[in-house]
Amino acid sequence: MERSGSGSGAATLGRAVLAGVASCLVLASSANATALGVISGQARVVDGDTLVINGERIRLYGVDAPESAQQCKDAKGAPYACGLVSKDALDKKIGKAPVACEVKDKDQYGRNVSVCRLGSEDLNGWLVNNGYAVSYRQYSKDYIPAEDAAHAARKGIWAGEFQVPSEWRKQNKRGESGPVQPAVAFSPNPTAPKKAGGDPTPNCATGPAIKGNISSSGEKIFHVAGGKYYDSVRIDLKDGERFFCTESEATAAGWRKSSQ
Ligand SMILES: *[C@@H]1O[C@H](CO)[C@@H](O)[C@H](O)[C@H]1NC(C)=O
Ligand SMILES: CC(=O)N[C@H]1CO[C@H](CO)[C@@H](O)[C@@H]1O
Repeated sequence: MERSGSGSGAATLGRAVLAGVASCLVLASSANATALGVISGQARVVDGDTLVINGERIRLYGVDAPESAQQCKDAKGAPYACGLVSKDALDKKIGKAPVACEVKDKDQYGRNVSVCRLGSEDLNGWLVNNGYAVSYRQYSKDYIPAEDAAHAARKGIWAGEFQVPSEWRKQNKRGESGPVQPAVAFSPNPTAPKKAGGDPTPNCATGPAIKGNISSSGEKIFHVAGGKYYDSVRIDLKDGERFFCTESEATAAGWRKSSQ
């Protein structure tokens, strides 16, 4: 369902379809939507809407950037890797400067959802203003005016054709960072009793969750059920370790499969 920069009917439809899935997540997480603190420091850019600061994975609030594997079409109709363009733009924008992220919420993958600033500049707004991300309307209205301005000025992805990232993820059967049906992926209750193996394990429709461990030397290795270390590996979400539902998600996120 591709669309040109000038038509937004498809976008609206895509959003409406996903809103049903999203609404229960929003409800589930609104209980802890109060100020959760600020994470600041040097940032590593994972993609156009995800940063890591001090090992903490941060999802930018209210915005949605094309996925790393996503292709868009430029003004001449030529395909390009719009997800990587967004990532690189954010990377260049931030450089080595410290970023301060005000945590607004927690998402279903355990990431801190934040408004991140470079000095006094709102980076989330900067991304949308320049057409590197769209406003994630089902979660926030904050960046709709910025999106309208970018659209009118044909900035970034608005210069050509693109699929709304949430719609792209749905069609390509992948979550931005997890399963397609995130509603059951994580216990939304952060105070839920922990299992012996670490944080609450998601229920994947595909079978037992894959454990994405980060070794003491920083190597990202995932373990599947039945593997030698599967039962003993502990996943600490706060250290950037995480669960996956499929091997391809784990690989796409930069993890490699344990050889044992
Ligand atoms: C998992 O990561 C921890 C460090 O967080 C490390 O000590 C442990 O050896 C890793 N486990 C495996 C099986 O790689
Ligand atoms: C500042 C803040 O709220 N940080 C939280 C980010 O997420 C981790 C776990 O996923 C929490 O432990 C932090 O408190």
